[in-house]
Amino acid sequence: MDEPPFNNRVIDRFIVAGESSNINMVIIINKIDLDDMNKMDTWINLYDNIGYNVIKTSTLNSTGLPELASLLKNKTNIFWGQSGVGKSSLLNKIYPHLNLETSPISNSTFKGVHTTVTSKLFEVETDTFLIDTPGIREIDPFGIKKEDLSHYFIEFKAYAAECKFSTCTHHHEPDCKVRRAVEQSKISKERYDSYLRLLETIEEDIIF
Ligand SMILES: Nc1nc2c(ncn2[C@@H]2O[C@H](COP(=O)(O)OP(=O)(O)O)[C@@H](O)[C@H]2O)c(=O)[nH]1
Ligand SMILES: [Mg+2]
Ligand SMILES: [Zn+2]
Repeated sequence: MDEPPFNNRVIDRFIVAGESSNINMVIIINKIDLDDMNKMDTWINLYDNIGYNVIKTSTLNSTGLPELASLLKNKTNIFWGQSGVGKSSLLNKIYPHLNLETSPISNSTFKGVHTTVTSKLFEVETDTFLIDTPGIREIDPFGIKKEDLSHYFIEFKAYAAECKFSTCTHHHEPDCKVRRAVEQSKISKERYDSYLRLLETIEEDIIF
C-alpha cells in the first residue's frame, strides 16, 4: 500500500495557519512503526529546534498514545493533516467510543480515501473536545500580508527584526538578515523554501 508521503510543505502551511490564529500546536508524526530506519529524526529535530512539540505515534504499537491523550485533556483540539495519515485512527485508539470511520489508503489513486467528509466536534469527556477533519491538503494563507508572513515562521523573527527595511519580505531586499541566516544555516533551507512558496501564493493587490 502506498502511504501519503511525509510532506514538510504541508506541515509548514498548517503551522502558518495555526500561528496566525494563535492556536497552540503539536506536530504528530504518526505511523512511526513504518520508520524502522529513523528517517524522520531529521525532520523531528528540525521542528523540535524551532520550539514545537513533536511527538511520534503509532496506532499499531501504541507509541506516544498516552502522551497524546494527556495533551488532549481539558482542551478543544482540532486534528489537521492529509487524508490517510491516521487522524481518525488515533482518535479511535484514545477514545474507542468515538468509533470514527477510517479507511485504508486507496491503491489506485495513491491517496487516502476521504472518509471523513465533514468536520465534527465531539465532547469526549467533560471539557475535552475533539474535532476530526477530513484530509485537508492545502490551506491558503488567507488574509495574511506578504510583509507579515514571516511572523508565522517563528524562528525568522529575531533575524527579521534586524532587516534593513521593516517591510522586508526576505525575498529580494538588500541587507536581509533572514536570507543571511539561511546562508549561515541558522534558518533551515527547507523552512525558507516553504516560506518562499507561500509568499508566492499571496496576491500583491489584496486590500485589507
Ligand atoms: N502502519 C500504520 N498504519 C496506520 C496507523 N494509523 C493509521 N493507520 C492506517 O492508515 C489508514 C488511514 O487511517 P485514517 O485514520 O482513516 O486516516 P485519516 O484520513 O487521517 O483519518 C488506515 O488504513 C489505518 O489503518 C499507524 O500508526 N501505523
Ligand atoms: Mg479520518
Ligand atoms: Zn529580510
